Amino acid sequence: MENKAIADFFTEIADILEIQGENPFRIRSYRNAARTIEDMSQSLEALVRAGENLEEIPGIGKSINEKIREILSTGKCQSLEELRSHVPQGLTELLKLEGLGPKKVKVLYDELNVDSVDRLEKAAQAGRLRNLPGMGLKTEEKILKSIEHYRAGMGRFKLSVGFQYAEALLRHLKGVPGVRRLDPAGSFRRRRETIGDLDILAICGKGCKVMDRFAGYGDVAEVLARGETKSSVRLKCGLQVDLRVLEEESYGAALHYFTGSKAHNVAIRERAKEKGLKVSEYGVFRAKDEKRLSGAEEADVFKAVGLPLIPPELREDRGEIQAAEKGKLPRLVEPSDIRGDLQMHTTASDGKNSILEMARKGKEMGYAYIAITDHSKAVRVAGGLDEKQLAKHLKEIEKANGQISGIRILKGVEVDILPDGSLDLKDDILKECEVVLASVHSRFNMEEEEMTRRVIKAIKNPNVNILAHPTGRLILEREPFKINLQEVIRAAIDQGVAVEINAYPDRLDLKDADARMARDMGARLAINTDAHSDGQLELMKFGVFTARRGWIEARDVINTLPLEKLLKVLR
Ligand code: DGT
Ligand code: CA
Ligand code: CA
Ligand code: ZN
Repeated sequence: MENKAIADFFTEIADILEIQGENPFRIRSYRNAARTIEDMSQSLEALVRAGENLEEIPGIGKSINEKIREILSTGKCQSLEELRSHVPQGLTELLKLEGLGPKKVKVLYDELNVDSVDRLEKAAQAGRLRNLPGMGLKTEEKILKSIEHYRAGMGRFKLSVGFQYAEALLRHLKGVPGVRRLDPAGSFRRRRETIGDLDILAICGKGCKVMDRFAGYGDVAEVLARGETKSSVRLKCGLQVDLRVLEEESYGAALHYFTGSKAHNVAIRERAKEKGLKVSEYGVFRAKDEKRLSGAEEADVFKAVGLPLIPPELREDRGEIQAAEKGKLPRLVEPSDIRGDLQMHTTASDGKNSILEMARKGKEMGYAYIAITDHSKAVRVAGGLDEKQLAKHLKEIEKANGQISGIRILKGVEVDILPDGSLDLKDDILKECEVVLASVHSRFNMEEEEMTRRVIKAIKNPNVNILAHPTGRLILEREPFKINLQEVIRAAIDQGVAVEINAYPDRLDLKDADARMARDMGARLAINTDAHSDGQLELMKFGVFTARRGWIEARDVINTLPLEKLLKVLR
């Protein structure tokens, strides 16, 4: 079982306890456990199998340890079942709505008997929420918007979550004798920020038991369809997976077809038609007599229509076919182009590891540099630093620099942009930093004009190098705040400020389309993880995926530069 799936048990326990108004201390211990487990880089299941003592992990005590073992061996948690039986099922679903915490959910249930999203919608439409304690007309409007947003994202999974499940499942299937090829396709292969389901293609030898092994996989909750060439299952987390077994001669055509997107496929098929060809999931055929021409390799499809292979991330029918035709496909940035990471947090604010631990991991990633960028004081929940504390912290960074060879640790800070657009720290101390990121962490509900002015004012401070997570969105959780991105990006270009693609999988901010706009406008970008633990430095790939979907090349990204050149850009 994946860490994420285990963590979900504890999150749900905490949610229910909170709805019941239980002891906050107990609630927090479950939330901490969930967060710890989600952030861990090793698999809990593997640790248990190796006989490790989980109680040595901070945040995991005796009772959590016992529950983890129970979950791993039975797939269930008795205490959670017990808790669930005391609250209506719809209540925990309500918690998934943006802006709705356990306290409000409890009020809604106690006062109006609201126990499902549908009922909440009806109550809000009828104007019955505005008179409840702690709510008003605004709450009502907000809740209706959240419901709309929630329904649009319903059943979709963040790409990073898809990755966890896909990697484990692919490992399982690769081990089946007779499996010769295995590829994920669909939105997963195109690296969309969320996936609706997971599509897997395979080539197998005669008598291969891959369908049995697929249906029998430990994480399967339900087998939806079972056939010789196609099966579908639903995993315990709710994610649907389709597995298709294909013939060698048509594998490339199928890989192209099932990678999509649908719009891209339609455009390719049209092009084929003009050339007297027929392209389908079964291969490339001559239109007049259906004679098979090719289809074993994906490149065959592109070759048939006179194009070079288009990277999956670009296949959205947003100009990639025209660009390919003119030989103008971008040379997309690769993970190996990244030479450093310019946003991360340490124990000085809300990170889990020390400067040295982050640097060691950075070195392991093959980086030439990292920037330590803890929060500033306005972000109180994250233990942000004031001027004095930052000055001391910068000294610590300098000291750390001598201790690990081959990686430069840059002095940095993520300074908060206050509501009036001024920065949370004095210029004197910002001047001491080699990397200053500026970002918004409060008052997300401003009108567009005010927010735009706020951010542009911050960018104009000459000490700022990077505008971090520029829209504040959290995928499937929080909408971006209202801001005129075009104006902001123009200001960033004028000021020599880079715009971030935050690689943290919940953020991916800028998102693909906005990153592409920024690049087209001539902006420089920075791809940073915003890591809060050393393991999270590995999240870089998700930022690179988003950049690739935004048509971005290595030369558009400042942290692909060697150290000396980067320092020049920062100065
Ligand atoms: P998702 O699962 O919603 O995140 O998005 P996809 O793109 O993975 O879509 P999915 O799983 O429904 O289908 C996988 C691919 O199969 C899709 O990207 C393109 C191809 N495909 C599916 N249905 C059609 C269709 O009706 N026409 C064409 N041309 N292609 C299709
Ligand atoms: Ca799919
Ligand atoms: Ca599918
Ligand atoms: Zn931040």
